[in-house]
Amino acid sequence: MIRRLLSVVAALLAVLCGPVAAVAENIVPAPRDYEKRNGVFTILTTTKITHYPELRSLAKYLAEYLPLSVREYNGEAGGDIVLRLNKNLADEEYRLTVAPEGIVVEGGAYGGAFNGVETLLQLLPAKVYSGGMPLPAMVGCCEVADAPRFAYRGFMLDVSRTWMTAGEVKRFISVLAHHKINKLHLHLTDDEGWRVEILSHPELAEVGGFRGGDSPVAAIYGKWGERYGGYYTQQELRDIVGYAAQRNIEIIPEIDLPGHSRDMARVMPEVLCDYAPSLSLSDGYDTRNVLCAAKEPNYALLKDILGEIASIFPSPYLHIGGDEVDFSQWMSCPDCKALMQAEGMAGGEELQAYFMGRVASMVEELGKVPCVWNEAVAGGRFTRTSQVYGWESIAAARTAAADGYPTVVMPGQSFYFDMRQSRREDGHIWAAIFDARQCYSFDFEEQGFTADEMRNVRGVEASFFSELYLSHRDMEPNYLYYMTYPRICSLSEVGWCGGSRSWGDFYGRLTAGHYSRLAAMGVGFRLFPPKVAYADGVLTASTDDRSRLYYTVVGEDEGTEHEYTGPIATDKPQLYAFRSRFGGAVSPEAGVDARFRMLQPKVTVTSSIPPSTKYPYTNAAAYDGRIAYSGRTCMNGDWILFTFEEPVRCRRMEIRTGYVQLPRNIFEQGYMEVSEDGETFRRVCDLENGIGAVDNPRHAIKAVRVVSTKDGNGAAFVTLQSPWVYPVL
Ligand code: TNX
Repeated sequence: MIRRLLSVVAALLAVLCGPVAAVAENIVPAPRDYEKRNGVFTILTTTKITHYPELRSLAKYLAEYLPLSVREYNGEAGGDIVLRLNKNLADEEYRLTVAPEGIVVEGGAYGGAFNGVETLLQLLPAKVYSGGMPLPAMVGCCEVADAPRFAYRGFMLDVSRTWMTAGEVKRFISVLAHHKINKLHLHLTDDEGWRVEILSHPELAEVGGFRGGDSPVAAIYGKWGERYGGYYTQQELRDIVGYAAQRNIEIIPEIDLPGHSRDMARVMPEVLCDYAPSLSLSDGYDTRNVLCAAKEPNYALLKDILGEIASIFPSPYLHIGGDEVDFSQWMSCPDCKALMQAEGMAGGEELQAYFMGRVASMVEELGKVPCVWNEAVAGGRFTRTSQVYGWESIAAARTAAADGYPTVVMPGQSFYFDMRQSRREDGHIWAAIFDARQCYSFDFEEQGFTADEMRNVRGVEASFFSELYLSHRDMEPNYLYYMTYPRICSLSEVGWCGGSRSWGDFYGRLTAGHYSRLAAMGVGFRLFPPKVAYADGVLTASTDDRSRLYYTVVGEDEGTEHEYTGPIATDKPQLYAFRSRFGGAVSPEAGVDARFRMLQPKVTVTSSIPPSTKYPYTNAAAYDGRIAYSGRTCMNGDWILFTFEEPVRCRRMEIRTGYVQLPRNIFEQGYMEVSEDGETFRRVCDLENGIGAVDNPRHAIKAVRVVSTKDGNGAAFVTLQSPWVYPVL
């Protein structure tokens, strides 16, 4: 009786407070069938979660969001929130019924029921994601019948280049799970860090998990000489596996072989080919990173390693890498050459196929399916059961599928979330500059995938390679989440939705409902930049995503942010930069074009260090994105001089050694000087992270010079960008 009364009150409140259906329509990824029904179900503090025995862990998971008691199903019909299995459904398929009497979630298997629970959470107010959901809470009645398009909806996290703690990985998993992503591919090893404890060879993680300082592994990416890193114990990994499994996420471990193994080779130099490398460009470091294919002990070592990996991770898949192998190391090796001759192999590709074939057999003997990056199958010799990850291009993914390999599609230009999201933001650019919209627009048919190829497509995966993350560690919002959301929301629909998709519909759901969920989860995601217009002396800015708008003005104290409340009358629109905020989310800056224009004054670059032959200093004078390399490491007293053809008036001049992809190749300590006549120089600042800058110089600048005050920094050479010259506005 009390329940019925409360339901009536709740229904009344629902009518008064606005339509419940509007919330339901904002489900991400969109369900196949959603039908609204009349009425609501009210979740009270006394409501119980009843579950099939197989779904105990799922019931506990739901109870983390809804503070309700949990009990096992005892055959009685009805009940409050019921979680059950239905063998007539496919594993990940589910039915969700919300009726005034109760809620039923039915899945084909655990994963299906989990997917239903995730949809149920999305029917609740966003607060449910921030913990401590206030009860009673209402859920609008509906019937949902839903199933994923692809069985493989993955994400790859590179924990090698930037170390992420077990806690950080779990948190990332928790947000992936809310998007019905069901695979986490963990990139555990690479040139810059070994992140998994191997009991039979403990030095791999204990030594190779750290770089810089006194480690034999060279410092790289942001931390210079400081000892940096970490690794997961097997116990921690088992704990992560369990945490992920509760969230219907399978962890696929990757040991990247035979290339990308410099870290391993620093710990165990004997794995390398038998020849003395040239150390001329590496400050004495042996930078070789390919395991010798001819050394038998290497295969024994890999057997030990892969055996342990297989025992930690229950996934039927084990990724053994196979990308970007530098064949020249094998070509210089007498043992590899002899092996190739004996086996009648024509080149590196065939030797790679031999190596990968042997490692793949080990994986198969462990009862697992080997996974490889697309280059690995270029030389043939693989069983068709190897799962191929097509990353280099759409063509590479299609070729793998056409050749009959089960294929995971992840071309960089749509799925590498370490790529920049717009021109002026940070990130890699090698595959593309793209945002959530471009990821969303990925369409198999448009990309030419044939029906035959589609039969071999297991699904999609996006990735975050973390070379650049370390240099952005202190950023707010967190760079990892800024780079990956809402792009992962797009990925979730590419992987989930079978029918036609429309960006307009998706963007509507994101902004009307899903952004609030991300905010409640504490995710500092990226908002799309606001629109800015200038006409008749009036500057206006707008957003269509319920965010708030702020602006800064050139000339005011740096960082002074005003809330935008309406059009701004000004004859200097170029002074204004706008950005929007929503919870912890933030957009990049936007403004009239002139606000972001840079000058490109004609300049000559000279230095006390000779230039490299491949990347001469003229690159840094060209303003076309190319950078220059010095021909050797820097010494105390070395200088680089930029002399402008005409003295330059500007509001800021920046000289940058290093660049985003080689952030270590800088003048680590030094200062910057400017000159009005090209002869007498005045010291203006110390370099910070290799960068010097002068603001509002009073006179035009004829020349600017950076000077190193340190002998080398462990990097073999210094990289140099074109000057960053900000015009007077
Ligand atoms: C290519 S993806 C790589 C990685 C880099 C990434 C940067 C792949 C198999 N290799 O080693 O981190 O590009 O986007």
